[in-house]
Amino acid sequence: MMSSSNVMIDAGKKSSSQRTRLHKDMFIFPCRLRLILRIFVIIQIAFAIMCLYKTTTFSFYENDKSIINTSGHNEKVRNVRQFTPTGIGTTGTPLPLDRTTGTPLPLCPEVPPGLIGKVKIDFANYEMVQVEKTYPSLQNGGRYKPTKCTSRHRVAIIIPYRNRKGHLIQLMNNLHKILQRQQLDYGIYVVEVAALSEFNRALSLNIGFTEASREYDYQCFIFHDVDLIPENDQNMYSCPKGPRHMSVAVDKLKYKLPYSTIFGGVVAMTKEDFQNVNGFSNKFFGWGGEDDDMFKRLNNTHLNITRYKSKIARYRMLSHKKDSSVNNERFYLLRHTNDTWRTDGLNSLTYRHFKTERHRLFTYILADIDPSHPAYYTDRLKIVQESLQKMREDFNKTRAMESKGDNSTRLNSTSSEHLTKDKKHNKKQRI
Ligand code: UD2
Ligand code: MN
Repeated sequence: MMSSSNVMIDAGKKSSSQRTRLHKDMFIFPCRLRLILRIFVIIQIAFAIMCLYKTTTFSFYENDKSIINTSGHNEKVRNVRQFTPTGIGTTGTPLPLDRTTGTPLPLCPEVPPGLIGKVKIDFANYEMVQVEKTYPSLQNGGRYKPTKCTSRHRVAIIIPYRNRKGHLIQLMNNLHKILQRQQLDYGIYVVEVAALSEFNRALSLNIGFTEASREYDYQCFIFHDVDLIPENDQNMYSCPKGPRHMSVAVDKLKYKLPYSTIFGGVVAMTKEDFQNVNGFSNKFFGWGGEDDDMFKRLNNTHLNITRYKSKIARYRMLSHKKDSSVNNERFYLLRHTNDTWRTDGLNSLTYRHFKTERHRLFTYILADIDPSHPAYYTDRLKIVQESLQKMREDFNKTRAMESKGDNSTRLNSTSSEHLTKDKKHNKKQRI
């Protein structure tokens, strides 16, 4: 039995413990809130530091040398499989309006009236700012469209780039004039993949295609080496029909096609054709092979290439050393294009987009990749196994031929008739 005073004491105890709990509850909540607030502020500071770090790591003008170490960034990996084109200019977009009258601009003439044919190339070495001043009509990011008519062609020029600033300035100085005379609605994209991996021209072009398509509904893509300057403005930077090899006659190649299936230098492809062949291969690191791989893709999809006459499709190549090391895997990769092109290309492209800088003369895109990702990885062991297998086959073939030869001589030596026949045959062959 409990006495009444005990009950009262218990009640008092209870209420005081209840009170402390209440007290605690009242304080825990604001404490948690404060903690949450603190975490939030820390996250914000961390984010600000990251942004600051990101903007200071690389800028086109700050450093012409490509980045050595870009790891540690937390940029979202872009996977082209999730890519859906957005932007203006899609079918049904109204024609641009005349600024003064507000009426839609008529289509530009089919043959641009201002073309002059052979152009005088300016090879002088300028600073980028000097060239920028000569193009006041450009919108930021190297974008342009005619002001008096609606262009017939929406064109993205994609330039694979690493450490060739001098070439880029010269190309910009000469190319914009031509593109504007051709009355194109165009944008120039300079694409660099950070120097964590060997230079990969085709990969840069795939990234350029993807990023440019995100921005605007380009119909036509010109994949353009940075060191090729067009000599004739009738060499239209547009995609009327099928893939076109544009750099037919290059001074360094004695103005002759080195081989008929060449598809490097400057090429034009419609968006649909490029998507149909799954873009370029992503696996060609170093110099060579990626252009031939594209030719095989076109063959596989029954797309025939066209070429303008060499009088028009002419280029000067700016002098350079061979910067990237020759890709020794290219023959192996090319042997397998027919099996791999469906899975190696735009649909396997995965990269980190670091930044897009809008300069007056071009849009600069910096990205990087993980070279050990399956999209980029080539199984070296397979290459070795395949070449060993080939050597073995060659060896067996020559041995078989030798032994056949031995047998035939042994047989022949038994028959004088055969011997005379053989001698006659040999004589014929020599003649
Ligand atoms: C030929 C092809 C080129 C490509 C290459 C093999 C022609 C006229 N050109 O060019 O299209 O197929 O063989 O890969 O057929 N680049 C850089 N930095 C580098 C290395 C390359 O920016 O360190 C870019 C640049 O845009 C350059 C292009 O890649 O113009 C091709 O490389 P190249 O000029 O060294 O090779 P080249 O002239 O043998
Ligand atoms: Mn070159």
